[in-house]
Amino acid sequence: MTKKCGHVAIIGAPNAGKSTLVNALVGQKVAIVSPKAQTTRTRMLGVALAGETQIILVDTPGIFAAQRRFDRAMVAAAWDGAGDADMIALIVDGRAGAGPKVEKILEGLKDRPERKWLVLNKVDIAAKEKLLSLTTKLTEKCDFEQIYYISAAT
Ligand SMILES: Nc1nc2c(ncn2[C@@H]2O[C@H](COP(=O)(O)OP(=O)(O)OP(=O)(O)O)[C@@H](O)[C@H]2O)c(=O)[nH]1
Ligand SMILES: [Mg+2]
Repeated sequence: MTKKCGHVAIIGAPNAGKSTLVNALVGQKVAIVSPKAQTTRTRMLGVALAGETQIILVDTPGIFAAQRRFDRAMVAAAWDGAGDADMIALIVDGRAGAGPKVEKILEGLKDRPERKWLVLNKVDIAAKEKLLSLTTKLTEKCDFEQIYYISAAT
């Protein structure tokens, strides 16, 4: 059997649930999860296994616009995580929707060469009608190969 390995960058606004998803896929708590925004401050790696395939998950800080110098380092770490990925998964909080932070990420994401997936998270607490209009809004701005609706927490 051929063994395969790929890098997946998990990006998204603060609090979208990126670390929760990485922990769920890895099956272990590798990244800190908290209700506070900007919990993840640097790039973190986790490895998930699907049969013979190794999926290296890159959890990134949820910050893409910076005022302060320390924040700028986090923005760099966030896009850096996407840098050598085979694909990028954009995680969006399905209840909070797409504010200026998500818009800013879409701007940077749309022209990137990597394969892109859209993952709408927190479907356990999001309103179903809102998820559909949110999907339309997001897919108008960026071309996604796949769209998923998930609850990383459950
Ligand atoms: N209800 C619900 N809550 C979730 C879900 N996924 C994550 N959360 C909660 O959302 C909050 C933020 O989750 P994190 O995984 O820390 O989010 P993050 O995107 O890594 O945030 P930063 O590291 O700050 O960018 C936590 O309180 C999680 O428990 C979900 O599917 N459903
Ligand atoms: Mg995090």
